[in-house]
Amino acid sequence: MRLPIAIVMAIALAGAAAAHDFKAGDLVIDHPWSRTTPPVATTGAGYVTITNNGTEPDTLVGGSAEISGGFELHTSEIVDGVAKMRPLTEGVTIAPGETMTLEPGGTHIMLTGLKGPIRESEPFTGTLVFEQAGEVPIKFVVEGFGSRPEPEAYAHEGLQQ
Ligand SMILES: [Cu+2]
Repeated sequence: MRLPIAIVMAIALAGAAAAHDFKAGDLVIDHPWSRTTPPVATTGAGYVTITNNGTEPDTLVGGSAEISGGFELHTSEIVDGVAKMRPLTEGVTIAPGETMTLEPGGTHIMLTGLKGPIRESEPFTGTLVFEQAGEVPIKFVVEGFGSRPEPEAYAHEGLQQ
C-alpha cells in the first residue's frame, strides 16, 4: 500500500522534530541540530539548548563533529545593521539554573572544514566539551534549510577563517 504524499511528509516532519536529549551530570543537552548546506559550503552551523540543573556554573569550551575538521563557538551581533560573527574564545558559561540556547542569529557552533555537505535526514555524531562535565557524546539532527531564519552557514562563507 502507498501512503498519500501529505501523510508521508507529516511523518517525516514529526520524525525530524522529535525530541532528543543527552545528559551529563547536572547538564541536560537538548536537541543538537544543524542545517543542510549547499555542496560547495566549507562551513556549517550547529545549535543546541543546554540547561544546568546543578549548583555550580559550567562552561562549554569546545567540541567536535564527525563531519567537520574544526569546531568553534561564535556569537552573532548586529553592528550598524550588519550581522557580524565573533569567536567566543572563553566559551559559553551556563549558570546554575540557567538554560542557554544556541540558535540562528545568536550564539552558535561553527563547523569549519566540512568534509562534505550536510544533508537532511543524515544526522551526525559529535561531542561537546565542558570545563566541569568533560566530553559528552551527542548527535546532531539535520533540519532543512528553510526551517528557521538566519542562515549562518551562508553568512560565514565570506568570513576569514
Ligand atoms: Cu559563526
